[in-house]
Amino acid sequence: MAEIDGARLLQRLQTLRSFGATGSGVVRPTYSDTDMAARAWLVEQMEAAGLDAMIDGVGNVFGRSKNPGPALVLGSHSDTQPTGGWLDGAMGVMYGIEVAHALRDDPTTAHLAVDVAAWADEEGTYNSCLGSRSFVGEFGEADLAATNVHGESVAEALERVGVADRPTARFEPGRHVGYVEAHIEQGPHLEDTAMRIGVVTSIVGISAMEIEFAGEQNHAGSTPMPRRRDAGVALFEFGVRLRERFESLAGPTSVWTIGNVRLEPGAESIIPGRAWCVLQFRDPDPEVLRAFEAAAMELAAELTAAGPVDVTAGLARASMAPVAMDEELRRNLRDAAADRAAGAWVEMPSAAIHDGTVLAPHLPCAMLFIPSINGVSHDFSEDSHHEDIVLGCQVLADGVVRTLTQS
Ligand code: HGY
Ligand code: MN
Ligand code: MN
Repeated sequence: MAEIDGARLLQRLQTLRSFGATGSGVVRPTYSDTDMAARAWLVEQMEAAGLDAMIDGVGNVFGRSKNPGPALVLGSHSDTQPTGGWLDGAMGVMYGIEVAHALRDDPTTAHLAVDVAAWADEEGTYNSCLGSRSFVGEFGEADLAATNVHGESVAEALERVGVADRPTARFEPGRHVGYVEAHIEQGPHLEDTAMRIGVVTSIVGISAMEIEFAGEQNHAGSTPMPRRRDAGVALFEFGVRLRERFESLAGPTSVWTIGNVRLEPGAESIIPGRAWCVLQFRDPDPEVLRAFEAAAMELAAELTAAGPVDVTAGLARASMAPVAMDEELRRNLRDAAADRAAGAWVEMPSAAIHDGTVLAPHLPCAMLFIPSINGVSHDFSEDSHHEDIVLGCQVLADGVVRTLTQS
């Protein structure tokens, strides 16, 4: 089997980390200067690994093997959350480049085709999984109109960074036989069970709802309590009552959070006339997701009927259904893990969303996890042990070789 170069992998990961490095974390939002500088660097690294690489018309960095298919697509996203970790997405991209590099340099695997992607905007600075959706032809007008928190649209951003007129990388059914993404677990399971490799069985489904509260702005001191229409009070009541409802509907791995809240005008001596929040929930069962959505809608209607604040709820964006990983790709990853990490690997679901969620309905997909220290992610303290990072890349390389030599 081709042997990866762990030192080269770690060096490249540390260099990618430097684009947007902030303390121990990374701030590299989609289409920012640091994101585009990182993408330009990724083109160089993909070329050094023997790939024909470009930044495409939606900002994906796509490196195409010179070898004819069948080809596997490897990779992940290179953009980060607003307060991101150095490995979320980045590790999968660098694994893809390292595997392509190692296979090219080994005479027994130099004929195998591995294409590599650094997807744009998995993290939803504008619209989540934008780059992988473009790859499978699901990028549309709504994506071009999607805006970041500063109000810039994707269309404006693509013009600003100078890629709007470029062609876009596309799924080639006659060439691409599958997609394999390696990622940090972003949770505590592998570390808690002293496992070093996770072979993913499925990726959870996700929905996000915008809840709006319309009350009446007024003086926080001279307005008698019985006459207030305080949108903030309604928001907090929604959050508390929602928890009671969701707990009665939840499955064993259901999760939900309200991670983004706004009170308007947001001054301590003014009763908020308007409030807004985003409620996000996830579950491997689409029926639970539907029950959660209905419960949030019902609660909004009940609060409106009770008054004094009007509450409306609706989907913030299209929900993403749970997806199963491909059995043959999983088997090859299992066999590779059993070979390189005997007794230290496990099959498990992904509680985080990944670009594989978008790609799985179009081509066979699989994912590989390595442990996250303290199970932390989407935080500057996100980290993994270097030996686990190197082991994961070798297991991926072996799984790729098994798959492509069987094709
Ligand atoms: O939220 C997620 O699951 C992904 O990390 N964006
Ligand atoms: Mn993430
Ligand atoms: Mn990610």
